[in-house]
Amino acid sequence: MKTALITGATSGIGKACAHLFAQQGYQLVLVARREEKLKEVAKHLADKYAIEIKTLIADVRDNTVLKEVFESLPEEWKQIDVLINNAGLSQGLEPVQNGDPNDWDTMIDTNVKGLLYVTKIVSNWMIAAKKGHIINIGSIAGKEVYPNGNVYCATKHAVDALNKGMRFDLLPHGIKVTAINPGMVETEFSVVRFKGDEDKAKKVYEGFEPLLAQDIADAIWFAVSRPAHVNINDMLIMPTAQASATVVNRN
Ligand code: NDP
Ligand code: 8X3
Repeated sequence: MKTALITGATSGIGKACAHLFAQQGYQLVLVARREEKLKEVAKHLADKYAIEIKTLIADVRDNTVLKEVFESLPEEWKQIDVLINNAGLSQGLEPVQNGDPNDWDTMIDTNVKGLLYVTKIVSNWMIAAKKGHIINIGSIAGKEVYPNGNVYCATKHAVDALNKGMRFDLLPHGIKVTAINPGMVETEFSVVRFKGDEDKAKKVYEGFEPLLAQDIADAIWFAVSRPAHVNINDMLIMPTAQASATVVNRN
């Protein structure tokens, strides 16, 4: 049986990946901060697909806790076939001169440092097992910069660079590394960006058909299900109605 470890599995893209990998018969290690939600997702999937699931309640920003919690997994659960580095967020959408440094810290600590902390632990398990595939969730914001996106875009450009860097470093170990870069996907992303303002978040997706989390999970599955000799380096996936980070064809 294969195992996938997914960070940020309580919502959106991570949750959709948990569903799809469960459906494909993977056992799962699911990571997030919201314990109740994570347990709910895990119970639903374990009941529906009769698979085994471990839940790790952890904030990817806290390397000490992360190491403890990950190391607490039984040895046989440290054979991770697929790591989906998905946990991430945006906080605020302001010109840099008005930005809140606490928001900057949160984004940099989660999207960049958290992804690195998780990768360091799991890539060493993959090296020991001589196999593995790391999926890094970047963004159109890692390919383009848009007004007021400043720090979020910087973190996703960092993910783009780290994805390329990991591919060099893990090449001798036969570990695949793939970047999946979505355009606008309707999830909790904008509610989090606008700090709980659901009306403002809803407006982001008005007048066009955004991507669904399931669309991104499907793309990830495509990358993961290629033959052993094929690696998908990088995918940029947009809604049909979105041409760039800022150009959207709204009704
Ligand atoms: P959601 O807000 O729906 O999901 C984010 C997930 O990340 C949640 O499960 C959340 O879980 C988890 N998370 C956030 N911070 C932490 C943390 N410090 N430690 C552990 N888990 C954390 O958003 P999406 O599904 O849209 O976002 C997933 C990824 O996709 C992010 O990296 C985002 O940047 C990226 N992305 C999103 C796009 C979009 O338009 N939606 C487009 C391009 C990229 P919990 O709160 O329980 O910890
Ligand atoms: C999230 C999508 O358009 O806010 O990465 O950059 S966007």
